[in-house]
Amino acid sequence: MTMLPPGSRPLLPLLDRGSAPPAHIGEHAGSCCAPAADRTAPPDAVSPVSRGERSTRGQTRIPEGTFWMGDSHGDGYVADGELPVHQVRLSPYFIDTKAVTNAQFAAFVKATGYATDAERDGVSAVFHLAVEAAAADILRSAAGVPWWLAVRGADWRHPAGPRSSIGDLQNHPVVHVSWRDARAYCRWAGKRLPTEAEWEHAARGGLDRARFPWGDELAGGRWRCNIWQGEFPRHNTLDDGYLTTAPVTAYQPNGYGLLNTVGNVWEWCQDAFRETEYADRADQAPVVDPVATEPSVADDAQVRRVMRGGSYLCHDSYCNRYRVAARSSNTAESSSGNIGFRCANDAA
Ligand SMILES: [Ca+2]
Ligand SMILES: [Ca+2]
Ligand SMILES: [Cu+2]
Repeated sequence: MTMLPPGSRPLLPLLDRGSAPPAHIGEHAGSCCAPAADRTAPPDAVSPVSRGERSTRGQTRIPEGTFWMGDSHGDGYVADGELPVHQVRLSPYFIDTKAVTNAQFAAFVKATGYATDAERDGVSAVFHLAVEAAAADILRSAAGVPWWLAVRGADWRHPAGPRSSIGDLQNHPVVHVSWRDARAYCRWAGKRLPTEAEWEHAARGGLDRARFPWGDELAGGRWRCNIWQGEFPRHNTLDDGYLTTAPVTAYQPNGYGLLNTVGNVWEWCQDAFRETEYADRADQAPVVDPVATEPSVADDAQVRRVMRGGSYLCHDSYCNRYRVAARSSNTAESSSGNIGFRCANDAA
């Protein structure tokens, strides 16, 4: 195993589809519960989707405001770039109070015929205790991260594999959607992805520099988000009620009415991911409506995009990215059973 500095954990499973490993595997400091795909489908094969009329349905308006962005508690992994804490001013915007559900994504697919990256590639990553698939469809696990399995036929309609369905999961967050899939949904819905700054500001719910959307303490007797309890990755005591996804309405909303920002599923943001993003802009005080500079080939499936909030696999002993300041990323084509998204919009 590669030697990594403390706090950097080689937790990125590689879904090896026969080609060379992407260069970031092993060098990127542990995107914990987020496996990276190395897909075979060409980037230009994303189904074209026409833009829907602007809609703020299901969204709440966040007023203009200034907040301290970043990790004020010294909790973060250095390589995630949660520092320095810096002041950010945001124009008013709208953001979904809940993650996009399976029912909503089904309406999108029905209207457009859209096929996700996972469907076109025929495989996606499923957490080992959740798999519902024939042995022949469980293709492989990854060295160092055996809890992620590449499962043939795992996609948004079959979140645990071919033998699963979303029949009972209509109100759960859609998963196995790539950044590109999330963008297509937003376009159809007359929305857009939130910027990373918008996501963090909204997740803070009006609290100043708190660790979580509700304050600094993880749980006072009752769980307030869906993460992992027990011994990762074998034994989950299910104290919070869920092994994998919880309904998007589970637990209490934050001060802005947002639900499940931390825990449950990772949420894609608009920005390209750069570890040095905060350091590079921190001398502007405050920085106004920040968004990472788009890479020159912005539609490149290999561009790493920001994910926020952590997932049902996060656990203090292994990956504490269930904090509002925590950052992670994955390539724009990647999908797994713990990555979803919510939408935003400009204020009109
Ligand atoms: Ca849980
Ligand atoms: Ca979340
Ligand atoms: Cu995590």
